[in-house]
Amino acid sequence: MAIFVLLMTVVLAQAQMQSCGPTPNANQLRWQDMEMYAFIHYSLNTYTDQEWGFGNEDPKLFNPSDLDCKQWARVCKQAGMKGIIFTAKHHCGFCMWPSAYTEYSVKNAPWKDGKGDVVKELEEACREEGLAFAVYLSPWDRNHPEYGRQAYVEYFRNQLRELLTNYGEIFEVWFDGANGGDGWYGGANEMRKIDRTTYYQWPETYKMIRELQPKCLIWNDGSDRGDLRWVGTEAGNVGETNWSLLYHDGEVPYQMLHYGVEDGDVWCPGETNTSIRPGWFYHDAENEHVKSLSKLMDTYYKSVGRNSTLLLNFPIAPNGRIHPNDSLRGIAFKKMIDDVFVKGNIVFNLDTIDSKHYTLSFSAPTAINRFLAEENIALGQRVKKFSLEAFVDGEWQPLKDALVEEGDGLTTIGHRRIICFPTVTATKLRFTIIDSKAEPVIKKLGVYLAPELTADIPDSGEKKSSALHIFFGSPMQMFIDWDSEQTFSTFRYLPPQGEGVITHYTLWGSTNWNDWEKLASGEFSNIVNNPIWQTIKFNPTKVRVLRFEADRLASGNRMGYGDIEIK
Ligand code: FUL
Repeated sequence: MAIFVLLMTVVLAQAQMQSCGPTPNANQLRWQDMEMYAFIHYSLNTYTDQEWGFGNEDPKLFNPSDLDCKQWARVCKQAGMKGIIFTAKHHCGFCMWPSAYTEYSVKNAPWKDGKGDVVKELEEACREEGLAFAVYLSPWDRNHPEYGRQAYVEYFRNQLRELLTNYGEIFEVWFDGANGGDGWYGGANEMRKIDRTTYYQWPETYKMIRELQPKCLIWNDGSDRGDLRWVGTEAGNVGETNWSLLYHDGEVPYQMLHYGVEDGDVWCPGETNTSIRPGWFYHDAENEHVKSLSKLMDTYYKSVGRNSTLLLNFPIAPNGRIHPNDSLRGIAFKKMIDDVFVKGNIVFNLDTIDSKHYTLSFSAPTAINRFLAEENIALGQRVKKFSLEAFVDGEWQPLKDALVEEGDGLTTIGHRRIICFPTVTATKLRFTIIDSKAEPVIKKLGVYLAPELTADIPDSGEKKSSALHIFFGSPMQMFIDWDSEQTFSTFRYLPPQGEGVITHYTLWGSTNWNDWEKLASGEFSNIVNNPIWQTIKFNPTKVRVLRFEADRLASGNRMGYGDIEIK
């Protein structure tokens, strides 16, 4: 039986102290307190079953029967989200608001006879629910004829100005760095390379943002340092060691994105972004793959519980609403967080020797498996290393972070650190700060008993390729054959880890090895940042052999695969 007792917050140190190193500004502090907010991905992709549109998709496809931004806001609120960041324009260039600068927008869609504005409707719905509102404006635009030239940079800024002037207070702008090069570009249909460090002329754009929206945070995974950083993965986790610091200049490789930089000279905290489903946009095929509650809790521990925020994506289904599988899971997620961390707070007595030594004692042996600590980050991030021990059956037992594979994981704290450990029945818990940049300023400590994490629902059952006869015709060509004719309509590809990830493919089928029918060709969008199962659908076709060709690889010179499934 869990012991649920009263909340006890311990404020141990006060703000009279000197700050240490870089500190967050008021916007960054406010942002950190939001803890969880939602992403919403919705665009023409929703109607073409794609993750990245090419830029030539027909605006006529945008005609939702039941678009209801109030439902999105309600669901997000109930899922514990404090705000919504909306894909006002994704890479395909289609604008979800009637921009004055392009025809490629909702104004040429049948929805509301071209009089609709999704950005406005969502902004109003957010205000009604008391949620903050923000926009994702893709710098890469596969529709615009001038993309790659100066005129496009002006266009991009004009669009941003519209969004920052007509939709009230915007808490964050999200500038995605993704750029696959090719696109429709007004019919040119070609590759366009840009220099991501100079092309967009960010300093100029940042100036405009600061003037128009002084409270807005800039997220930029492109080049110039924004106010927030990406954590280097879309899988929903940041490093257990997570400094909210970066260097002011220079490239930011994965290690820095994921762990921050201990001796960084600017405050640039990590925002952990992930989707509640495998993809960012809605796909029917993913309805049974909404993340389990256990996976969402794991994500919470590895984001909010690691000095980060959680930006959790809810895709919109073609009817214009969040699918019930996603909303129910989101709401259950929030309930579990509340049950554990609000209602389930365990009362303890605190004995503090100094700012580094704390003993938490319980009135009786108590089952516990979560420990929480917070630093007062307004004074800078300080703690580098700590230890945690439980007093069980008259002995001190060292604890470690069970979600970490190497080491004990007891390193940084920051805004909030949650340590998950196997359940112990203890009478005391000892928390000792072993190393810190300056005198630690601990703001809060907590102890809880949470449901154990279970294994995640597998995305696609057993390993499929083991049952297939696969061989390579060349480094860029794979054959799969059967003893007799089979009818298939789906080919699924799980990319390998490392080199050889296919970004563009062609799939052929044959019944005799001589005459080949092209079944499909295309792009695996966003496969590098989000290396999930990719699904190719084609008309049901009888084949004896399939030929899968890599037209382009993300890196390396030999196609690879993690798994393959054919149905
Ligand atoms: C990525 C984009 O390419 C995806 O489509 C998605 O928008 C995600 C949040 O960021 O890099």
